Amino acid sequence: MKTRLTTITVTLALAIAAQASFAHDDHAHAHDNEAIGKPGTATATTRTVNVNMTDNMRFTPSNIVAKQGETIRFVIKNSGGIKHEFVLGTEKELKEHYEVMKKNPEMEHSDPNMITLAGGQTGEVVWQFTKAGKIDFACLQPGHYDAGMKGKVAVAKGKAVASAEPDTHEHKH
Ligand SMILES: [Cu+2]
Repeated sequence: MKTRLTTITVTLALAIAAQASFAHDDHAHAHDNEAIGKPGTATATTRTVNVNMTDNMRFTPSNIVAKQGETIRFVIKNSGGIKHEFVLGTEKELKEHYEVMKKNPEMEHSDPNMITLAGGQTGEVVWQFTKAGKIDFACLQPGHYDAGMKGKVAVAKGKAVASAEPDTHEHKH
């Protein structure tokens, strides 16, 4: 770890700090991912959720509900004319990543928890939500997150079972 770090120049480190630390520290990376779940497999997909992105800096829907253990296939459509992206993460991770993106607007980034799409394009993210809790998603293109281009996935505790149990809850407030 130490020897690797000394080989990276300060300027390079600044630009790729986040990626370098991930690439060189598999344990930390895996741990970070576990906080929000893990890449899903198409065969384990229990549900498809369509998400639309627009130049109004909004995701529709912006509030998604999932069950712990569930694998969701997100079909992301960029209906706008400019580049947008869908990135799953903890709020902390997203904010850190956003700051890096603001300093390096041309940075290309790609991971299983995200998809970047040009205007008019459609793509997919398949993700398994292994932990209950709130998971955030956002567009990290410069200016977009600040403009409110974000949303959340509420993951309910419990096992997602492929039973015939109807997924309707009667909530009366
Ligand atoms: Cu955007």
